[in-house]
Amino acid sequence: MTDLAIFAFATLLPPAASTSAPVVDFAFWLVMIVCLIAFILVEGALVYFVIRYRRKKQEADRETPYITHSTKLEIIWTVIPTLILFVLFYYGYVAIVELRTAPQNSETIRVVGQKWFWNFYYPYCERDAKTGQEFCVTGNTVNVNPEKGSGKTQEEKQAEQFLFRVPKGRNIAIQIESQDVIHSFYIPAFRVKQDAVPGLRTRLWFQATEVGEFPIYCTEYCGKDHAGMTGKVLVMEPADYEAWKQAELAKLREKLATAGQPKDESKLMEEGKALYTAKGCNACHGIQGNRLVGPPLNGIFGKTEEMQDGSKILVDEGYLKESILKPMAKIVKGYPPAMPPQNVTDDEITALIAYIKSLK
Ligand code: HEC
Ligand SMILES: [Cu+2]
Repeated sequence: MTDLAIFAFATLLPPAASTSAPVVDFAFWLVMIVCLIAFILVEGALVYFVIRYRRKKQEADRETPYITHSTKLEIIWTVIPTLILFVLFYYGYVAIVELRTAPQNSETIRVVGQKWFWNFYYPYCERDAKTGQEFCVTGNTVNVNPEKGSGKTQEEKQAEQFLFRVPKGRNIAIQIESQDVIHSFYIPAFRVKQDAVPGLRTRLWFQATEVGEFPIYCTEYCGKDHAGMTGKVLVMEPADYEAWKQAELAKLREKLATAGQPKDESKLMEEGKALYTAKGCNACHGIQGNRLVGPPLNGIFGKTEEMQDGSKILVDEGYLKESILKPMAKIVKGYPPAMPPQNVTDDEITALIAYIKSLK
């Protein structure tokens, strides 16, 4: 019985995998236990009095004694709960200060929420010697969501690629933004949670203490696929993390070295296809004539389309580029102006356009 009770209590909380977890859990259990004791005392007294002072069958009615107050009792039941509340406040305060103050030596990673996935921008960048433009290591959670149709066969392989990676034992500060509506970034195992608000930068920090994969959730209702806005954080040993980082930087350098060089159409198409999922276009655009949040993108190239204001527009490369970079410039008739501006480079747009052209 006690084993069962301990098990039930222990599983109330998710695994604890950050340095903040003990502080938060302590505050949680303190409140929980104080409430439990208060509950038992109050309900116990209630049940006791109901039984003790019930009217017995043969008894005649008795008048209720007229009691106005008891100063002694009132002082006791004011002072004791006040003291208990001060204790709760103190431990709550300790926890909130811990959660709110990122240590000085934290490394900052940007997290941007959008319908319906999280983007990660790591501070590991390479500069293009020709243009001076900077490119940084990025990632997102698009394909971690099984409903996004990543396909069971390659799922695990692909999911690998879409993890949010962090090193164990280092202080990580997260700067949170949103591209569209309010989301909320939540990693239960780290005991951290913070709203992502459009137009505002919010933050949180953590230091992971366990290597492994832990779930990420969006915990602010944000529309149709809110429930699917999940992901995974992968905590790595610092050495593995460093190796991954170097490999990503090498990939960036390679991309920069080949940027601007003409590529053949089929290579571009392949790249565009990968970007289509990696950038989350698939969350809103079907490719088999199916209406999602946005219009299907197959077969649109070369067609004439009607816009909301009644004008007719030929879908060519210029229009596609504008639709991706400035979605609000022209709104397709029958659809909401719900597409956020996309964070894509010129090369990526060229690839995406090649892919859209290939969709019949
Ligand atoms: C949050 C949902 C959402 C995401 C994500 C999204 N779009 Fe859209 N998109 C829309 C909606 C809604 C429209 C229709 C309204 C409009 O014209 O802006 C649209 C319109 C378009 C159009 C014009 C279509 C037409 O028939 O004329 C193109 C092209 C397009 N999106 C490409 C993309 C690409 C490429 C991506 C990924 C990099 C993407 N979109 C990501 C919602 C989205
Ligand atoms: Cu969300």
